[in-house]
Parts: sequence; structure tokens; C-alpha cells
Amino acid sequence: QGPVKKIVDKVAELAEAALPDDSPEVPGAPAPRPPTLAEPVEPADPLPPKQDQEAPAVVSATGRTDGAEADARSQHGAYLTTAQGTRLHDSDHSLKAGPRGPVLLQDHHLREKITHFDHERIPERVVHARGAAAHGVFRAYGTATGICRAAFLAEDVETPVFVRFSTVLGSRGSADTVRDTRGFATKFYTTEGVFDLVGNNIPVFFVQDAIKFPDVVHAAKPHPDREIPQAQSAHDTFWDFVSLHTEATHHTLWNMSDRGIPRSYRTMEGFGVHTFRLVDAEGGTVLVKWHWKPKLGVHSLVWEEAQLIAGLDPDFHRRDLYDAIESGAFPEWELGVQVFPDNEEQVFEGIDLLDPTKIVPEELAPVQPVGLLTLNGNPTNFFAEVEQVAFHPGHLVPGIDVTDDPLLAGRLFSYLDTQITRLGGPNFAQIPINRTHAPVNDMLRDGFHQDAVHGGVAPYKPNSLDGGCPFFAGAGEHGYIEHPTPIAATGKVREAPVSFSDHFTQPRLFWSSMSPVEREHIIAAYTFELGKCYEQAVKERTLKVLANIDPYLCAQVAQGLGLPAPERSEHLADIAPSPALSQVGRTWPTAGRVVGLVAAPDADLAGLDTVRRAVLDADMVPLVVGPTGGALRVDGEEPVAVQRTFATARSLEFDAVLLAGVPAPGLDADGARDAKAGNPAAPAAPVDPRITLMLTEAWRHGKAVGGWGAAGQALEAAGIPADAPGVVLGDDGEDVLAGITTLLAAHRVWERFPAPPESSD
Ligand code: HDD
Repeated sequence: QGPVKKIVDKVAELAEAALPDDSPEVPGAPAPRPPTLAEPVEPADPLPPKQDQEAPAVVSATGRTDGAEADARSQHGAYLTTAQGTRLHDSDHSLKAGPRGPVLLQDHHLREKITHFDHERIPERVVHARGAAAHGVFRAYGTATGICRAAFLAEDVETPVFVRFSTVLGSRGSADTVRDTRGFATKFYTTEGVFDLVGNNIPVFFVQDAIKFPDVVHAAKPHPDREIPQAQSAHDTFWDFVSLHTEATHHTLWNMSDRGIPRSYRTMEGFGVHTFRLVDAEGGTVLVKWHWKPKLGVHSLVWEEAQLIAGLDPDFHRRDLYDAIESGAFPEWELGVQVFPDNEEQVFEGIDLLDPTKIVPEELAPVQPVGLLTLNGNPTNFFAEVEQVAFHPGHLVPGIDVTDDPLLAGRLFSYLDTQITRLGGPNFAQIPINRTHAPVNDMLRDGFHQDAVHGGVAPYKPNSLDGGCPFFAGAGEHGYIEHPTPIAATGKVREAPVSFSDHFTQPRLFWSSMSPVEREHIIAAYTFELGKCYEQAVKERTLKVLANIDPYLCAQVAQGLGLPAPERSEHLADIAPSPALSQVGRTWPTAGRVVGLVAAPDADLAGLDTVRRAVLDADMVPLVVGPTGGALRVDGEEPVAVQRTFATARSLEFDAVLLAGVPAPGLDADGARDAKAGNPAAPAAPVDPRITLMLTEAWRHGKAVGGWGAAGQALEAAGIPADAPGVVLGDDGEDVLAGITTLLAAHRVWERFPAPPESSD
């Protein structure tokens, strides 16, 4: 029995247990509510923290545990107390001079409670404010030991990790499925100190030099006067900036592609973006680019779906990650590296490795797997962990070094700096989620939120008073020694290398690597975003940029905007596509896919239960949709718990929709004319419009749909031809599921999307 099945069974069991014995069959009169749970009267200890999530103890140089216990601020004991540990006997009434009297200033508990509440919020991250995170483990394959001395990359070494995914532009309370880049930041708690890999789901960046980062962020954030629009780039200031600043073209094109609207955090690739330098045990070096490859494949939403979900379930990605982990379907990614020689030019196959707006196609440098990441623990407390985690690209371990990418250089400054405002001082490394699992023996002292009680009298070097401690470590003692890379400086300048001015070759590479349907999505995305702009000059300038990527793309977007398509100003070089960039035309594991099983009144419930179990056996997630909450009952069969009702379900959360023999108008579940209808020619009851909506939406979004029994009639009522691509009908539910599963491996029924009739490539 797989973990997903166990949890789903448990959910069904709980739903069943919550029903009173005399629960009516569905549909029918609402069941009487179960009695309200009384408040417990016996003191009970608070819930224990989840396994493996307690902060490591901070050990001083003398081996003594510093100060208070790591979890001293968490909850202990059975009784409610003040922050000082004094037990309270009332927390519902302020201390007053008589029941109607004025509240007394001496009420310390009132003041403590309100004052603390008044200060509960901290500044949200200036970018990447909205995110979700999980604990996990990274197990190294040992394949990187020849190029990197980092201890955590040695064979079978397991390293605890914490991974935070995020959108970039939106505020903390914004929606998950907006069109945006996603952050993919990983904290490895290695034995040699913390290593942070602070990447994105897009392998290139908007700007080549960190000094431009405030510009691109100011342009992309909401307008300063109205503070709209929230969490999106579809507005004038963004397009003004990126059309004037054409090095952003490549990243913008990725954002307008399906990569800008991932299906799930679990189905995103991740990229370190910059080129890093790895150092082996002998001091030899290579240059690398980091890649995360999701085991479930790379999948995206379609734009209408993303927009609808942003309203229906703004927490869609956060919920998906949490539910997957909670149910035991642990998301996995392989970490891999593309490896390049570390020579003076730092150029590979003509591609400047220091330019963060460029990729190296996988066909030229394959991604070589070095380990497996498994996320297996949800946070215990969102604020303590997800909000307070502080990443920094400069958190490096011996064997991993930076290059002179000018974007990376600015990041190395920015991330430390931002935490000081965000986390209220320089001691954020002592917050449990940020604590290294390696012994700490620094000479950093005092400051706001200092939790450590440091021993010794000589936090300076050299000293004799603390016996000269602590000591420096050489390479043999795992000391971090920067690689002595030669610097060929020609004088101080504010300039970029000439190669950085090629802004169009790689956007053309990306465009030419897309399948026809992906190109259509890109055209639609540009047309949508520019259609939301008001400034004519911004639209016209962006069309000129598009003309330099591809004339067809430009012409189509221009047509959508009702503007003439301009001529290109750049020479469009022929370029070999990189098939690895496309998400279409490949098949992926179907584990974790969500199948909506829809049961109308009188549906084939026994068949539905059989299919539900078959979905579980295939490691997919069945969600049973019924007319009302409760359970679906059929004489002599086990009741089937309803997980979504017609009122709460939309096809958006399913990857496929199956109808359990939904009777069509005037037909029973076997497709025979319903005897109860009396006159066979009598007008039939219409299919529930919410089923029709589910089907038409699933259809439009390229999802597999089908069913057994008379399901075809309901599809027909929704305008879906039985012989259309991605429709599976049959007599036997399990056969139908087999057909649906084959379709799910391709993620969507791509033929259903209109593809461009022609393209310049
Ligand atoms: Fe950044 C956060 C990724 C360029 C300045 N960045 C942040 C996060 C991610 C990235 C994933 C969220 C971390 C978390 O979950 O807490 N950033 C990137 C990537 C970049 C990049 C992949 C380019 C390759 N960033 C970048 C530049 C600068 C910053 C050029 C500044 C010069 N980024 C920040 C920041 C943030 C941040 C302001 C906001 C919150 C934080 O750091 O902790 O310092």
C-alpha cells in the first residue's frame, strides 16, 4: 500500500466517521450536524514538533551549549502563561474596575498580549515575497567528487535541506499562478557549513549587471502612484523597461512562454543561472551551471487556467506542495551540472559563460546528475521557517566558488544586506531555520536579537588570553580558501564585454526550439500583456524587439494589437534549436496526477469505486466529485467519500476528468432509455450545468476527458465529440482509465490547441 493511498484512505475514513449513522443517501435532505465538540477540560501537553525539524543546538567554542535551549521559545507545559512563564487564569477579559468599569493600566497581560501582536509583522522580502517551502534531504551520487571537493557531494552523503519556492513580483498575500519567474532556493545544511543555491525556474536573467536590478524591479512592481497591478508584468512600466533594455529580451521570452506559469512547484526545473567554479581535492577547477530536474517532468498551466486559479485558489501551488508532502508523495529533483573547462576566456562554444542572459544548450553540454533531492517534511510554523529563512548566494562551502559574473557580484552584496532590515539585525544566522549544522565559532558579537551567551574574553585575533583560540583551518581541515583565479584587469571602467551586447541570438534559439503549440502560447502571452498596456510607444517599441526574434511572432502579436508589424533591425542568424527546451513531445511519469471522478445522481458508484482504487494503485490522486458533501452510497457497497462537490469543484485542479456513467438526458447509467421517465420520448432532464462547465473547461485546457456507461451523452451535451483527440469512452471504467493514463503521460492533449499555420523557421 503506497503512502498516497494510505492518506487518501484515511481521508475517506475520516469523512465517513464524521457522518452520523442515519446520514441520508446522497442526494437528499441535509444530514443533521454532529454534536459540537466540547472544549477539553483536562490540561494536555502541546503537540510535539515534527520529527527532524528541531533546530540544532548552538555549541560554543568550549563545547558548551550557548544560552537558552534551541526551542526555549516554543511551547512547553500544559498551562497558558505570560512570556515570563507565569501561569494565567484568564485571557478573555481585561482587568477592569468592576465588570463595566474602565480598564486598568496595571493589566500587564493585556499590554504584553497587545504589544506583541502590534509587532507581529516584519517587512516582506523586497522581491520573492510570496513563497512556500519544505524540508528534505539531498543524497549525493558521488559522481561530482572528481570535480568538486565539497563534502556533501561525496557518494551517499545525506544532507538536510530546506527549499523555498516563490514568485518574484507579488506581495506576500498575492496569488500563486500569476505569470512570473519562480524562485527555487535551496539551503544545504552541510557538515562544512551552509551552502545556499539561490536559483530560479528560468535559466537566464533580465539584466547582466546587478546595478540594474533596482531598475528592473521598480519597473516590474506595481505603479508607484496606484500600486496596481499586483503580481504581474502586464503593465506599461515593465514593458517600457524591457523594450528599452533589450538584454532583458531572453528572460522576458521565457516568461511569456509556458515556463512563466508552472503547473506546480513539483514540476518546475531549477537553475543556478550564473556560472560557478568548482574546485577538486587537488585544487583543479572547472566551471559549471547548476540544474534541478524534476522527476515528475516539466509541466505548465495554460493561461486561462492560471488566471482562473488565481481567483479560485490563490494558494494553488502552496497547497499542492503541502498536500503532496503530507500524503507521502514526496517531490524529487535531480541536481545536475553542465561542466565547462575553466580557461582564461570563460567562453564555451562561443557562449560567454559570464553573461547571465545566456544558456548553454544541453545538446552542447549535457546535464550530468550529481544527486537527488527529496522534499519530505512540511514546515511546522510558516513564519518561523518560511518567512525567516535567509538565503545568500555567498553561503558557500569548500569546493564551490564564484565567477566574475557581474550579476552574481552584486547579489553577493545584496542578500546579506537585505536580511538586516528584514530580520531586524545582524544575528539572523541564529534563527533556528538559518542555523548551520556545523559547529559555529565566530567572533561576531552582540547586536539586536543576540541569542548566544558567548564565553571567553577575547573575541579577536590574534589573542593570547583565550589561548589563541579559535584557530584557522587549512584545506586539510576543511577551510574555505578562495581559488586564486588570475585577474587580467585593464583599468577601472564602467563597461561590459562586447559579447554582452548580443541580445537576440539566444531569444531566437529559444523561439526556434519551441513546438508549434508552445509558440502559439507565446504569441498569446505577448498579445495579452501588451494589450494591457496603454502607451502606444511602448507597444510599438516591443514589436520592434519581437521583429528581431522572429517575423512571424512579431506579425501575429502586431495583428492582435491592431498595429503594423515593423521590420527587423538585426540580422537574424540561423540557429540550431535545442529540443531540451521544449516541454512538448515527451512523456513523463504519471505519479501524482490528479484525476477528477465525477458522479452525478444515479451514477455507477460501484464502477466509480473500482476506478478510484485503480487510480490509487497507479500512484495517482483520485478526487471524487459528488452533487453534495458526505458519502455516495449504493446498496450493498461500501460508501465512497465525496472530496469535492459540484459547488466546490472546477476542472482546474484535475489533470483529467472522468465521468462515472453519468446518465445523459433520459438515459440510465447503461445508456438505456430510463424506464422511470415513463414516456421514452419525453423531454429529458438537462445535465447539471456544473458538470458541463467542468467538461468544457477541461476540454479547452487540453485535458483528457472521458467516462464509461452513458458518459458520452454528457460529453456531447457539453459539445465534445466522442471521437475528438483526448476523449476516452468505453464500457469498462478501468479500460477507460488506462487510456486516460496514457494521455496523462504527455501532460496535455496538445493537438487540441490551435497551432500557428506557419512560422519563419
Ligand atoms: Fe535575488 C531574493 C533568485 C538576482 C537581490 N532572489 C531572491 C530569492 C530567489 C532569488 C530565489 C528568494 C530567496 C528566498 O526564498 O528567500 N535573484 C535570484 C536569481 C537571480 C537574482 C536566480 C539572478 C540570477 N537578486 C538578484 C539580484 C539582486 C537580488 C541581481 C540584487 C542586486 N534577491 C535579492 C534580494 C532578495 C532576493 C533583495 C529579496 C529577499 C532576500 O533576498 O532574501 O536580496
